[in-house]
Amino acid sequence: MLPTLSDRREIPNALHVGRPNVGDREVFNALVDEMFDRRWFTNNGKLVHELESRLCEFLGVRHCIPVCNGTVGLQIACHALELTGDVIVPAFTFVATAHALEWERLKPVFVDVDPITHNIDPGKIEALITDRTSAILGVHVWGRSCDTNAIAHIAQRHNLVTMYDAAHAFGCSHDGKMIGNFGRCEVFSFHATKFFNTFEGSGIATNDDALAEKIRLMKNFGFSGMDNVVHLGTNGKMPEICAAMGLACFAKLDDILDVNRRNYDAYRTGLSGVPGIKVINYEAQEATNWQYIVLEIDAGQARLTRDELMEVLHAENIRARRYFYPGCHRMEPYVSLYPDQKDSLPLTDALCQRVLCLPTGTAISVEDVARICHVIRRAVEFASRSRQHIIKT
Ligand code: T4K
Repeated sequence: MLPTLSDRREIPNALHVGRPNVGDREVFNALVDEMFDRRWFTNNGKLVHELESRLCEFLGVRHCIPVCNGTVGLQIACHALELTGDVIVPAFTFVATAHALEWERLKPVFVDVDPITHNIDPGKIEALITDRTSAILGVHVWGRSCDTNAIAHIAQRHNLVTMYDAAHAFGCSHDGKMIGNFGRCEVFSFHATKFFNTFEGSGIATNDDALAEKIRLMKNFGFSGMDNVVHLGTNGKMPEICAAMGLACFAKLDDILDVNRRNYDAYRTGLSGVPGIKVINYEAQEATNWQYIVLEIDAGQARLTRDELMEVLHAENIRARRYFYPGCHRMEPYVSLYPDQKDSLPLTDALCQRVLCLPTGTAISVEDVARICHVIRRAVEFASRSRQHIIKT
């Protein structure tokens, strides 16, 4: 039986979006053996320290505090920054961004996106600012940076905090500076599906020593020393085995990057000239991780919709994903809590209808890419022929 559209089981032999990069297995196994010998599995261990140093060096940032996952990382960051009331955030993001706010009892005020960059449109922010607004939370979607300068100016004018969800943006730069250095802090995801992964995990990057200190307390129940709890805290710690995976991924980072770049180029070539199918660009002068192969489908030109194309790909066992359909503003609890926001984002709605993510990463070969491109080309040709036929008859 063919998998259904909503099916998210592990499907044998499928080409998946988000197949993990494994890193250097020998490095990983050696680190895990040492970890077993040391019998130190979590709570600020040696490997977490080592990972933090590597992260800071790689990003050129003072702190990049490892935590258990990006969602909890966002929650801790919001809490540490003492945000209150409303936070302006795009709805074109993984639902974790909005959930982290709502979990912290902050109201996500959704702002529309720029249809070219897919990121928060700074021109739309000021109209949403009220005396309840405390912050702007930008998301560097697909690793392409938000317009951090414009956002910083707006924040300064209105005395707001800026922070970024950098879940997609590890290894990416903006204006020649690594992402991790913008806003008060930036939160990466090191989930298994990401360019750089620690199975589950995250790093909260900041150049603010006081904020870093607070985040360190908060991720460890507020402990300062053995019996001394000085702050509200949670359990946001990264275990040692996850840090070992991060170190193993560092050992292979250049190889992973090369494969992603190779696959991206193969998609660009394989899909060139297919009517209505565009692969999004990355800026040549910036560092990028090439982790996302994102198609924009112009249904008028392609003569088939994004969803029709996805059906075709799924029938071929190619598990393309329509991230971030239908947008947070149309998901629960937001649609019930804030019904007035549901119809306020026309550009987000349009984007959610035309974007499709394709498989890449080290599990995907150039032959796989060629097959995927062939399926897409044939689907568009077939749609064009059959629809011309329907019009003629
Ligand atoms: N902000 C943004 C902008 C984000 O994109 C994310 C996470 C977050 C915040 C939160 O960060 P974390 O708390 O996750 O650190 C997946 C990931 O689970 C999620 O981390 C990611 N964004 C999101 C974009 O994608 P789902 O619900 O689509 O996951 P799922 O289970 O459908 O898997 C995705 C694909 O990966 C499938 O095709 C299967 C494949 N896969 C997955 C895993 C875990 C594998 O082949 N092997 C695996 O081990 O969310």
